[in-house]
Amino acid sequence: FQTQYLADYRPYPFRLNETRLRFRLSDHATEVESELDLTREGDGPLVLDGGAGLKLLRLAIDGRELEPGDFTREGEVLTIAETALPGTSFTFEAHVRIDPGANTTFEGLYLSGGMFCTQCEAEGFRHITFYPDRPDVMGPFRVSIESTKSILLSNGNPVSTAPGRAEWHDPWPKPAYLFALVAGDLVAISDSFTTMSGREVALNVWVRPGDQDRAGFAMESLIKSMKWDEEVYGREYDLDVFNIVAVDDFNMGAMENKGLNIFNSKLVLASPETATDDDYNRIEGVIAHEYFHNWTGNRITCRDWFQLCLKEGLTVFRDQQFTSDMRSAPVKRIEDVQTLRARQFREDQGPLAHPVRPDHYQEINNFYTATVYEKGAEVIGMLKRLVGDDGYKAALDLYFDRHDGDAATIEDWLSVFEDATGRDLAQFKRWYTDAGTPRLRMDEAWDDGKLTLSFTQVTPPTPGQDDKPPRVIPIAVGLIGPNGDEVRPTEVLEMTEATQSFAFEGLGARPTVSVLRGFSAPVVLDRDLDDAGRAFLLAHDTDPFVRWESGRGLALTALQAMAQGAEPDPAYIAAIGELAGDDAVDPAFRALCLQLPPEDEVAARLSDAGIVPDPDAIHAAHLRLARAVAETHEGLLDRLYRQMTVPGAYIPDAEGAARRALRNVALARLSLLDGGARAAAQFADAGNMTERFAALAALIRAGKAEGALVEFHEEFASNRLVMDKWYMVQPAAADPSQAAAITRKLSERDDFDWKNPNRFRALLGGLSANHAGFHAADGAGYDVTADWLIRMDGANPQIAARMSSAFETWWRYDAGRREKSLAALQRIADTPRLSRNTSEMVSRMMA
Ligand code: B3K
Ligand code: ZN
Repeated sequence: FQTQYLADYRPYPFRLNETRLRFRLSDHATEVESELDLTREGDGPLVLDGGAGLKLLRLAIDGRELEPGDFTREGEVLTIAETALPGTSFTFEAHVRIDPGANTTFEGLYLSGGMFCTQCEAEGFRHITFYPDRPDVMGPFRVSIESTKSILLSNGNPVSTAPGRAEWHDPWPKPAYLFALVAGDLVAISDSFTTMSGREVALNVWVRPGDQDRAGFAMESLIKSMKWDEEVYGREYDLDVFNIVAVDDFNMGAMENKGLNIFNSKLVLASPETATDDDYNRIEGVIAHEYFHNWTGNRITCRDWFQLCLKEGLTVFRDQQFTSDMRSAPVKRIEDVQTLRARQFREDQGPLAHPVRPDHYQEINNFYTATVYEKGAEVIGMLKRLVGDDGYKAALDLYFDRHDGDAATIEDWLSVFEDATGRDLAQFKRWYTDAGTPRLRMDEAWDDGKLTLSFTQVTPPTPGQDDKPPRVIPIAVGLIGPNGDEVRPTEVLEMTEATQSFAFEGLGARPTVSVLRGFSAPVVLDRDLDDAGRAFLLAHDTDPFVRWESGRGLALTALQAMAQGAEPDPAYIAAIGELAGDDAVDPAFRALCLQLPPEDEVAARLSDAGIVPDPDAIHAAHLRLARAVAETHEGLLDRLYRQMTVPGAYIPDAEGAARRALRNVALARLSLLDGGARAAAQFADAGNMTERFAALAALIRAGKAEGALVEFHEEFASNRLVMDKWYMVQPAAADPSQAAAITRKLSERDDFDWKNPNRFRALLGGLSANHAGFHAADGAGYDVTADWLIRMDGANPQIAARMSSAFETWWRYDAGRREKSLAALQRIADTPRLSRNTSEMVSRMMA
């Protein structure tokens, strides 16, 4: 397979003035006729992308049918000879036939539950017709659809609709990856939005008949997003209609096609009986994310796929801001840091590490990663911290002004910040070009009223990048006096050297340093702070992130020591009890503090400290620490469990969710003592899925779930999304020694519809979320995962490749586990006709 390099970028030698598409839909023989109005701007032949699945019926230039000598077709490339191209401007026509009914990759045009839909990002359009399938070739589209389905949708504004036929016009220039088409017997819930300049936009959320009553929350989220983007970024919507469609078979969360967002149904459909608070939260965030792409992604897109973070990092940053404004900002920040550490740090510290802006790839779909998305957002957060809120606003205004209609680069993005603020960002750019998570060490010296903080930064080598020059690191610091008062408010220190000191003078008594406030940079911080210091910050810091982080630090240290034989740490148990019992503190924050760090994170820390992690010992330590907390604070937990109920009908708001979260952590702890009695009662009485599902997980952990699992299955057998939860929680919450066997057994069931990406992800992702279960010493977790990845690769390479990252930490473990996971990877690598997607992932992991 070929490697693509950023350095090889060349502009396309033709301008695309308009694209006209005509679809005659049929399950196995859809005909696509295209007309592309092109103008020559550079030299060479006309090179178009087109997948092997395109049955070529006709090619023409300005109406003249091309003959065999006029073109060549090799692999996925169609080349029209220069000699066949008249003058500067001409119309290229192609007529092809495709088979959406046989498309199991869910890329291009495919069928899901009888409905036609498309997914074109990144390079799916080439499976629909011949086209310059690259993001820097943009133009307006006219689309006509003929089908027997009742609802026929595409991008832009409707031009005409008649039974069996519809025409759409999208006036905004867009690249092919933002194209979409949907044809199905769908129903909508509809509303409207009046934009800041007074234009009325029709809003529809399209679902299958019967699902309408679960689409209301998605609509509310859309309206909130539209309003927020006007208020905070001054961005207005630009078409007469905005359509969202829910689809059951979808490779990822959702897709921001212009005016026609297509969503995985699990990110649209929610009712109190079927969705948890987390589901509602995600729906609101992803609806916002896709909507925000209209400006950051669609109006301004990426020049090439290496610039993916230009739209994704920024749009994640924007959806994070949105959620902070809609819900609790501290809670959102802590959740985002948890995700970043669990997914991005893990990636950055292993063989799949790559820069936020990669400079080469084989398969671009393998680079829709936590690094591009989540670290991409962190980098923007740092920029904002460095230039301040006003600087950020000025830079963003300039960005929209200067680049509207462009396919832009990270250089363009940094230039608007430089031009708007006068700052030199040459060194800052390393956050985009250099992979790896910096280790930041802080040492303190105290001398008669003067506190000196000395920092050292080191970034370990990553694949292909041995040398890591120092980066700009914004370090937010505050000082807390001995009586718990803040003696210095937050100040952002700007570290630019490998080693650098900052002094604070005129202090009365030696303060405790609150550092990396708000997680001001995505680094691993290392400092000498004892249990007492951590407990002090957990009790007194004004910065909620550092407060939480201090509790986290106590838990991590305790777990690391326990995994090597120590007893539970009484300092942690006492401090956490104090916080949990403080009714002045937000229940959501208390719930976050009561959760233990995931076992995978404990393994990462141990490995970082040069200790080979033992998954079974970590699991045992986790259980023992949770039990010790439960035993010490049984009374308090029981009080919380009884008090944190939410009266009245279920509302998916932050306040209710906070109380339910705290109550469910209390339940999880208490279930370690009561043998699952409370969980059984909660399962029986639960008024919503949040309570129901937490009870089910607690019952599984208590070994008392047999009846509940049967009951749950009977009740929800007809609801795919709820059944995904059933498939996920069993391996995830299983005793590690059983997890692989349970996964295999579930995978043999008739309703394990493995080609459905949600179902596959639920089961296999459930197993890999069980750290000690996936890494079972006998290799059973690796084997069942490899078996299924091999099978999935033949049908849907994107899903197989993505899920293969379960193996990315193989290098951390003991020789026996390493050998078994490498054998599993080798078995995948040896599979005949392995896809480019999975082949690239496996070879990077084994390198
Ligand atoms: N842009 C899409 C992701 C496309 C993934 C292609 N493999 C969704 C999003 O980030 O909003
Ligand atoms: Zn996105």
